[in-house]
Amino acid sequence: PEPDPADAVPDAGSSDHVLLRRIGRVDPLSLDDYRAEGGYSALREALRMGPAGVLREVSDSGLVGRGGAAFPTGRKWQATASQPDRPHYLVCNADESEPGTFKDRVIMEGDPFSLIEAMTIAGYAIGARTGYLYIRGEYPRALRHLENAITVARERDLLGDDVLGSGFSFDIEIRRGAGAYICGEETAIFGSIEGERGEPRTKPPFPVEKGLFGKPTAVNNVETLVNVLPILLMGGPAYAAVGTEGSTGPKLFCLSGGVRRPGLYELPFGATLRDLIEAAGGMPEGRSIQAVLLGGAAGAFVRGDELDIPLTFEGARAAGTTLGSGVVLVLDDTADLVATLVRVAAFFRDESCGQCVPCRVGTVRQEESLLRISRGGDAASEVALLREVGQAMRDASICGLGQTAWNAVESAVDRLGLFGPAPGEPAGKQTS
Ligand code: L3W
Ligand code: SF4
Repeated sequence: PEPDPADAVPDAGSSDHVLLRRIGRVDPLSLDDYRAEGGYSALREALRMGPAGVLREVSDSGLVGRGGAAFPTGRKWQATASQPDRPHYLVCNADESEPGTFKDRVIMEGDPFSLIEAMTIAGYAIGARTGYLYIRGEYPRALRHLENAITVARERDLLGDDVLGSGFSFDIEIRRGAGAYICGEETAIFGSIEGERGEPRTKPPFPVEKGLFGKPTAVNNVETLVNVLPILLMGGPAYAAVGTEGSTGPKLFCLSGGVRRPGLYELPFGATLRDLIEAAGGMPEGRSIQAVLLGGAAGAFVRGDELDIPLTFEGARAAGTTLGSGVVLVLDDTADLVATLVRVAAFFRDESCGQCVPCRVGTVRQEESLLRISRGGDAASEVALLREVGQAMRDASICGLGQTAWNAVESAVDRLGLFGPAPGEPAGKQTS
């Protein structure tokens, strides 16, 4: 038998869950199960309130994107809906490839109808008749469950012409990625769907104006979309009361590394890093935290004595780090940090699309430099080189990959003081 998607959710079945509440409780292939657990009541609510009503609730909710950049969803949808150019498209970014991220997979495998319902509502709000679901190729079970959900939804008048007799027509096409991280960049997805190379395009123009096939397009991450269901059911203002002012609602965190119970956790925004680690049972006896990587390979390290950082977009920003898509990787005192950095650098070197020089060359130089350090090279001169290369990548790369490729290394140098005292820190400072 296949593993259950709920296996990735240590506290599956918790009554505190909003986004994960159906994981492990419904047969992911059964529309009847989904309906018995409240499924499709948000779509009925949407059709009752009309597109303008949906846009208002989503704006009032304060929902921001969960793919890492935290852009306001209501503003993105309003901007797409208001474009005179037609047709409009919806793209669901399910190319979940950030190292350490697996939240969207659990939703798609364990509660696939929720994503199909949420995409239908999004399409209705922005005036689209077609939605593309771009899923990473390495997720065969999620693909199967989504294909089933789309087929069943079509049979039951929940997709296709005249959805639920409302006059609104909407259908979803699935496109599979082929293992390239860069195809999760929103404009690279367009190229991949259009049959071109999956390479990022310069922005502006933003997709809301000129996206898929040159038409107005809203691109949203899986987790962002499924938040729309509770928003319509509880109302935007009630949703906005959960979490903090700048980061509203519930959030999924992909916790991995040395904690007792790694897995997918759902907490309201505002919980601290310590709360999350404690929810996972803390560290095993005798182990301590050396560092925590927040936000995945594109993210930044914090020290083991910084666990009071609030897990909100604004809290992470104020602490000089990032929440990204919600990756939290805990490195215990036995972890080899330099080896981890070499691994991160190799990942970016591998995944750079090669379109622009700072990233294509910079990611190679960064890995080479870290490898020299790992073999006993002079850390001080290598750090100077890394800093120069990193700044060039950040300033002159076209897309987020190159712009963030030096984040983790920089934080290891400046925050952890990995290759000597961090600026302003006394020599000999402990990192745990
Ligand atoms: C209309 C404007 N739309 C911005 C839209 C833009 C996009 C969104 C965010 O992601 C993050 C990074 C990592 N009018 C607009 C506008 N938009 N200004 O808002 O845009 P942007 O450019 O700030 O960020 P981005 O390039 O979309 C970068 C994260 O992504 N990352 C990796 C993520 C991996 C996953 C995963 O595996 N699931 O999410 C890598 O960099 O955190 O913050 O839609 O069009 N004036
Ligand atoms: Fe490609 Fe890197 Fe340039 Fe992004 S920054 S477009 S991944 S070469």
